[in-house]
Amino acid sequence: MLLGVVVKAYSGFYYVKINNTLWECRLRGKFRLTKQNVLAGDMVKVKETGLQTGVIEEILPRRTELERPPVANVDQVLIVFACADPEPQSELLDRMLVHGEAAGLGPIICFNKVDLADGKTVQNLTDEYRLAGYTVMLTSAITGVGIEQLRRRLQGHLTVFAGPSGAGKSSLLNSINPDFRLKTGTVSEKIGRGRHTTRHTELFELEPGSFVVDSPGFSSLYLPQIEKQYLAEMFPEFLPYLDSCRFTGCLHRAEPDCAVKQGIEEGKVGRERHTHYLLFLEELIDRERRY
Ligand SMILES: Nc1nc2c(ncn2[C@@H]2O[C@H](COP(=O)(O)OP(=O)(O)OP(=O)(O)O)[C@@H](O)[C@H]2O)c(=O)[nH]1
Ligand SMILES: [Mg+2]
Ligand SMILES: [Zn+2]
Repeated sequence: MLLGVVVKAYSGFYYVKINNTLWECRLRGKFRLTKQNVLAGDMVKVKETGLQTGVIEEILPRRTELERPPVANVDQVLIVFACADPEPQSELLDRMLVHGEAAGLGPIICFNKVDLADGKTVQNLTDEYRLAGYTVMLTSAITGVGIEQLRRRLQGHLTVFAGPSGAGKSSLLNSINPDFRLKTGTVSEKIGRGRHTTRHTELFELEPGSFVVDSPGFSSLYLPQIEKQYLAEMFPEFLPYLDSCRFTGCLHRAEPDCAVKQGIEEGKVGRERHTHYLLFLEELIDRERRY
């Protein structure tokens, strides 16, 4: 039996990378009975049936499983936002960060299109998220700024590029490797047609052992299913304070002697991040009430 990684699924066929060649595989019938889905990123055992064709006999246990885009074994998410065109929306970014944290994926932030923004805007964005403890990358797919650093970040990982439509995810991947030839579109086209340039889920190999996945952009996002008392843990900059609030079960709203709010006063916790925390908290409470 051969071991490989599924790079894409397409109308009943699974394309599996085995020792640097692409095999066209079908699925053993038993998987249809168990309703077990084979995802891009899955490590599989393949039985050879012909010239670079085979049957998937077994799926190895997954380390992680992402729902959107549907990919197995992702170990890194690169959240791409444009510095301008479209304007970055920090609420959406914070939402995506909560998703990344909840999935345990160590999100990295990439502010793209630095060529379109003034230094002050870029500095403010960077400061806010570095203060929160995140790795922030600055790139331009047009001028090539930051592309080499980004490439290094991707080495040895399976990374998903996520973020709003028009942020430049596909463009960045093309500047990392022009052979990917991913489709890109202008921001006005995207808004006009109301749909995305990127649709299929496929793993691209950067170099042996390094894979990247492009994904379609989105403009809104529900919060993941988390209980309200755990939301604060999805904000890494809150963590040092969580044990010091006066009340156990403090939700860091208006409670007296709340250490997180002390952190805001000390300039260690960003005000806007906390405002979004409060907004998300209300959403979770509202959801609990309704279901
Ligand atoms: N000025 C500038 N434009 C960029 C940059 N990166 C991408 N663009 C442009 O932004 C537009 C959108 O880029 P895409 O790569 O299609 O964006 P995307 O994030 O893949 O969008 P979806 O696939 O719809 O989610 C295109 O017109 C790109 O040429 C950049 O760094 N600077
Ligand atoms: Mg795209
Ligand atoms: Zn508190």
